[in-house]
Amino acid sequence: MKIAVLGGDGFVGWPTALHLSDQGHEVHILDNLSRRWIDTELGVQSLTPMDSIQERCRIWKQETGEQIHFHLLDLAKEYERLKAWLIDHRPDALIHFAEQRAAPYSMKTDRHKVYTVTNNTNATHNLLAAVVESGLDPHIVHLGTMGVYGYSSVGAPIPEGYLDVEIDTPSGKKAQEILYPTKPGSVYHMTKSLDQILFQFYAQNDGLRITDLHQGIVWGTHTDQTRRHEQLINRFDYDGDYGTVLNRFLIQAAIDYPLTVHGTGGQTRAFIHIQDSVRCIELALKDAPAPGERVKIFNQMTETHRVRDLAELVAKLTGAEIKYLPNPRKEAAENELIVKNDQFLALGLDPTTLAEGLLSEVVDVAKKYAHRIDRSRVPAVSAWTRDLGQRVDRDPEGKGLKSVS
Ligand code: USQ
Repeated sequence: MKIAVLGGDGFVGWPTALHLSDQGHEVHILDNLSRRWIDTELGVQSLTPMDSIQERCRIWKQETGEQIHFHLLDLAKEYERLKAWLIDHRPDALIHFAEQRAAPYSMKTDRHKVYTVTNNTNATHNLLAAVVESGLDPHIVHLGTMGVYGYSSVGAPIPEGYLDVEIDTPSGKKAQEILYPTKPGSVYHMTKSLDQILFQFYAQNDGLRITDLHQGIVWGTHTDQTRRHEQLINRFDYDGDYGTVLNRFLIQAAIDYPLTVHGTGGQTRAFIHIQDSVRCIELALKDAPAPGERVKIFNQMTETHRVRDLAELVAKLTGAEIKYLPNPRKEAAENELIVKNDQFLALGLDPTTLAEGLLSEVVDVAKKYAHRIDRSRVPAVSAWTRDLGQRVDRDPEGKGLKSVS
């Protein structure tokens, strides 16, 4: 297949592009390199040294003989170029990662909220409108998030996107299937909830074939392909905005920094290893909906864990100290989470669960590049409200912090 990976320079986009190229697909990366610009804005860098996208593609060609094509394009701002690109290249599938993906970044200031909504919503809508206008019929696979469901403890397993409900009508109860009600916990998660409505409309109105992957928190760093050459290495975020919880705990352990648990650590979340993430995308690509079918929604996760249990696991493995900090986020202090992921299991996903070996691998990567870490960028300082921001005034090592919100 000819596959366009939109946002193919990012944390999941890059290993996905390599994985698909390795399987013999013709891969085109479309990216505006915004993630690299945000690093510059925040004054942080990936823990792992990351080459330019052109250099990464050159090394892949040298190692495998396969060409990954790179196109510098801003989906959210360059609608006409996007449309022309689609008509010119006629891809069979489009994988859409091209959105700002960090909840803390999206809550930093009003400017970051505006940027996240403008960028993410326009990117998705431009893509859908351009596909319709092009007259093509590519399978669109979108990286969504488990966070659209919220993390409520209703007790029932979270279904894969849709909920069967009964509605009282004058002639009795009527069964209906609805999108699971969204309850986003950040501006970022809210944009993914908006995306769902855009997809529903374009599938129903124009018969677009769309799959939405509701992904959990990705952990790990290497995949089979990124391991092949040091210059193919994936990016690895450790900072308070882009670092995600388990990877953060692992690098914190590697540099002898206290593990930063927000609140009681009673938050339960869904997780998936990066290797499974790229595998799920491959499986989803092979299982496209038919034109006119509803949007296909998969829960892309393999296990759930409570944040404090993860901290205890990492502490046991490494001897790290755990610090319970005031939570900068507005979220339930404790929640249960049961999630259905039957569809990927039925398609043959063999889940990679938290194994000590894989956890240690991340610690080893972090130790190797520890000299690139700026400890002052480790604390999470982006608070969800002004009031919460007042409480985030010390880092885990006792130094004063300036809150951003
Ligand atoms: N947390 C800590 N300590 C930390 C960092 C986070 O206790 O140092 C807590 C947070 O308060 C939160 C939980 O860990 O309760 C998860 O935070 P996270 O930063 O790992 O994940 P999140 O902000 O939800 O976002 C990440 C990705 C996002 C993806 C989402 C999947 O950045 O792109 O959509 O995970 S999910 O969480 O399932 O919605």
